[in-house]
Formats: sequence, structure tokens, C-alpha cells
Amino acid sequence: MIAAQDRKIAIWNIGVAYIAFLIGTLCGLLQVFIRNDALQLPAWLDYYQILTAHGVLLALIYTAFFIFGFFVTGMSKTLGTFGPKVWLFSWIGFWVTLIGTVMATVMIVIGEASVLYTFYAPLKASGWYYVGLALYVVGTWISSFALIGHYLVWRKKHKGEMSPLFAFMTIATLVLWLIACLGVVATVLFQYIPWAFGWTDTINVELSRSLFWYFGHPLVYFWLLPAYMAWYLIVPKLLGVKVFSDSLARLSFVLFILFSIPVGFHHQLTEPGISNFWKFLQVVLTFMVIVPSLMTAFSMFATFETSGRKKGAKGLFGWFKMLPWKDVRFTSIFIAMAFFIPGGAGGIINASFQLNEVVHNTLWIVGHFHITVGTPVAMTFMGMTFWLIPYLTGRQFTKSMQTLGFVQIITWTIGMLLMSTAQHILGLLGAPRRTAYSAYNNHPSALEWFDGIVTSHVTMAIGGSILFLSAMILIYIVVMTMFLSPKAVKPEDIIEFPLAESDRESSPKFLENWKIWIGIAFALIFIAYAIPLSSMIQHAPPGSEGFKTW
Ligand code: HEM
Ligand SMILES: [Cu+2]
Repeated sequence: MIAAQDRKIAIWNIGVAYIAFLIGTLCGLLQVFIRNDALQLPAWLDYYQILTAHGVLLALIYTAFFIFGFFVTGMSKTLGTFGPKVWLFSWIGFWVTLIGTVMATVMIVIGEASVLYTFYAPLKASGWYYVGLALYVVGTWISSFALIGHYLVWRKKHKGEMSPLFAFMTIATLVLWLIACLGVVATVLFQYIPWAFGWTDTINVELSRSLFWYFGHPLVYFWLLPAYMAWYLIVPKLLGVKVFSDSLARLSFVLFILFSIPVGFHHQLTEPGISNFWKFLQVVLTFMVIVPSLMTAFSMFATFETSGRKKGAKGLFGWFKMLPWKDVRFTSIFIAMAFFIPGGAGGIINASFQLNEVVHNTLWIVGHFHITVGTPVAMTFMGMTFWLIPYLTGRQFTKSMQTLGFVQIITWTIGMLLMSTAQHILGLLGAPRRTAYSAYNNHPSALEWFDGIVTSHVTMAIGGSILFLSAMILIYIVVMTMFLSPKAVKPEDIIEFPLAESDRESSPKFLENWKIWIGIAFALIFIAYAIPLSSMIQHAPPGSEGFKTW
């Protein structure tokens, strides 16, 4: 078990994550009923207020706090107890992130920031909302630098050694996050805050959106890489084997840094202000990310097969039966991975110019991110929650909790299959996303969206309700394992951090030479962004004043 002082940081991060999860999923439940015209909100509550809270609390807050909780635990376990400075800055980072979060949430709740989590200009929120977002980013930076400091101290003491794979992957994820945030910090500090407080009259909309998506795409990798860490490092341990290949794992993380940043224009394919050449270039770079993604998939199947064969599996697929299906820590992650197969394929569709025209801004997109971040990432985090909290609190993960864990992941799976399938199909039928008003005065085409067995808003509402039920079961498990379950005393009750071994000394040293990777990352960013961004600034159209549409 890691030192109590480090455990405390991790447990507070995870606690905040689950408070955000609770409120965020409640908003999700309201959304599915409002869109189905089954629920009318009181006049003081707006659909966009709820949708903003849902996006911010789940996509930004739940993820980030959970990820830092996981990183703190793993870094303390693999590199040793935090020194006083690392400890102090981890707490400062936590509190600054939390203050930013609370500020932004309060602005949403009092109706001053119904601008959705993408906060596109010219929608204009209260200046304090953007200050909250800025503090959130700064807080995560402080926490990141604390962990990077911990890593640098370790490397100084272990000259010439490869770092443990967990630490390497953490640092890769944080490097990605720090570079990605530069875009959002630039637009929030130099565009939104002066504009929202009235120091400037207008805003350059195109530039603000481009800087947002410079951040917005790597943001999804900031969610995904920690989930991949569980796939690379936790799953083999649960299967009783080593990491399939240490160098493959490191190389794939490095490639994710390179190819997840210079690609934001794939979210802006319908925008007229960016020329086709730059969109094309960024789409090509987007498709490069398929390489490390398939490397990851390969490595997972190799792990499954190795472990199955070790247990005596025969034939082409005999290993499948040998997987530890009765272990909820494994089954949860396996289902998460399975969802990522259609999720990743959908991503290729979205990034393709012509197909993007069909699905852009429809419910298809909502279906897509619920089977990428909403399940592969979220369910991996759920599966980790089952052992991470008991590990940190020293409590048991009792038999009844394990059963409930299965009920939770199975209900999430069923709910998500219903909701996301309906959303994908509704999107193809033309139903827009981000709107409460979905019947369009009973126009016949819109009415089609309300019948059909798996293709309607009704299916979406049934799926959403099952998902919410599942979320509440998870909250119950979290509360129990955090505060109420019996303490683990007997050795067989004590929950371990399941971390697989990897042959780190066999990996080539250049993989841990950050100068090379950060250098290439910036070179790619420069190639993809320097010219289009500077022309957006030089040939800026008249800016826009702010709009408050709610
Ligand atoms: C109880 C579970 C959930 C339900 C019922 C639900 C439902 C929905 C619905 C219906 C929308 C689209 C609304 C619209 O476009 O009008 C939506 C949007 C969204 N959801 Fe969920 N969701 C759930 C869980 C999650 C989770 C776990 C995540 C991420 C970790 C997530 C992330 C998002 C994001 C980022 C949006 C986009 C918000 C926007 O358009 O600004 N959701 N959700
Ligand atoms: Cu993207």
C-alpha cells in the first residue's frame, strides 16, 4: 500500500470526480426525457443550462479528477512516496482545479453560462465562467508539474535506467495535455476574457474556434490514454501475464502525442474560413492515429491469446473461453474495449470529409462520443474504481459489491447499446443534436424520429433511464467502498493495485528521450497550424459582438 499522505490526494480527486458524475448523469437523464417531449422544464431552468452542465461535468470534470486520482496512486506506487514539494503542489493543483470547477459550475447553475462545454463564440457567458475554465486548466497544470517533478527526481536517482512503464505513460499523457492546453489558454485569456468583461467589443470567431479545437481533439486523448494505461498495464496482470511488449507500448504512446494535436480542423470541416488544403492535411494526420490505435488492439489480442494458451486453450479462439469472465475488474474493461471497435470506426467516418457532411451536428455525433468517451473510457474508469477505491481506503470489495459491480456494468452496456444505437440511426435520419425542441411542429419527417423500435427518441429515453439507474448503482458502490464497507484485515481481503510487469530494460533508450518527441510534436503543429492561424489573424473579418440567446 502507498503512503497515507499520497492516498489522501488520490481519494479526494476520485471523490470530486464522482460528485461530478452524479450531477452530470442526472442532467443526462433529464435530456433524454426533454428531447422525447415527455418532460417540460420549469421556466427558470433552460435545456442548454442542463446540457452545458452535462458536458462540462462529465467530459471535463469527472475525467480529469479521476485521471489525476489514478496518476497520483500509480506514480506513488511505481516511483515511491511523494517528496514534500510534490505533495504540496499536488494539493495546490487539486484546490485550484476545484475552485475553477466550482466557479464554472456556479455560473452554469445561475444561468450565466449556457454556452455548452465547447463555449463557441459568439455565444457569450459571464466573464467568470471563462475565469473558472482558466483556473481549471491552471490547476491541472500545477498537478501535472508536480507529477513531472516526481518523475524527474526519480530519473536523477536512476541515471541511465528506463522508467517504469506506468510512469512513462503518465508523463506522455501529461506532455500531451500541457501542449494541448496552450490553445485553450490562448483563446480564453486573450479572446474570451477581455471580450466577456467588455474590455474589447468583438471577438474573432474563427480563430477562437480553431484554438478551441487545437485543444478539443487532444482532449479526447487525454481521456483515452489513461484508459489505455489500464488496458496495457492492468489487464495483463488480471490475466496473469506480462505486458506484451514494453517498447510497443511506449512507441504507441509517443505516436499518440505526435498525431493527436495537429488535427483539430477535422472538427471544422464545414467551416468556410479554412481552405481545403489545410483541412486535407489535418485529416491525413488524423488518419495517422489509426497506426497506434491498431498497435494497441494488436497488443490486447496478443495478451488475451498468450494468457489463454498458458492456461491450455486450443484452436483459433479457444483462449476466449479462458479469460477471467467472473472477475468484474476484467469484464468491465473487456466490454469497454469491445465498444471501442464501433467507436473507432465511427471516428474514421466523422473525420472523412464527405461522410462528415452527412453526420455533422446530428445525433450521430452524440451516439459516437457515448461509445468512445461515454463507455470505453468511462467503463474502464468504472472497472478501475472497483479496486482503486478499496485499495486507497483499505476496505473490502465484498462479494455483494462484486455482484453489484456486474449489475452495474451490464446495465450500463444495455442502456448504452439502446441509447447510442438510436442516436446513430436518428442522426442518419437527420435528427439534430443540441436541441430540446425536436418535433418541429409535428412535421412528418420529424415525427419519424419518434417511432421505430430501436430508432427513436423513445428508445433513447429508455436507454438513458437504464444508464442513469446504472450510474446510481455505481455511486452506491463508490460510497460503500469509500466510507462503509468493512476494513480489509485478512490477507485475502486486501485489494492490490494490479500492475503487470514489463521488460523495460529491453526497450531502446531513445523512446524515453522527450526532447525528440516534443520537438517533432511542435514541428508537426507548426506545419499544420502556423499558416492557417496566422491568416485568420491577418485577414480577420470584422469580429462579432456577443450574443446571449437564452
Ligand atoms: C446517464 C448517462 C448518460 C445519458 C442519459 C446521456 C445522455 C446524453 C444526451 C441525450 C446528449 C445529447 C443532448 C443533445 O444533443 O441535445 C448527451 C450529450 C453529451 N454527453 Fe451524455 N449521457 C450520459 C453519460 C455521459 C457520459 C458518461 C459522458 C462522458 C464521460 C457524456 C458526455 C456527453 C457530452 C460531452 C455531450 C455533449 C454535450 C454538448 O453537446 O455540448 N455523457 N448526453
Ligand atoms: Cu477530433
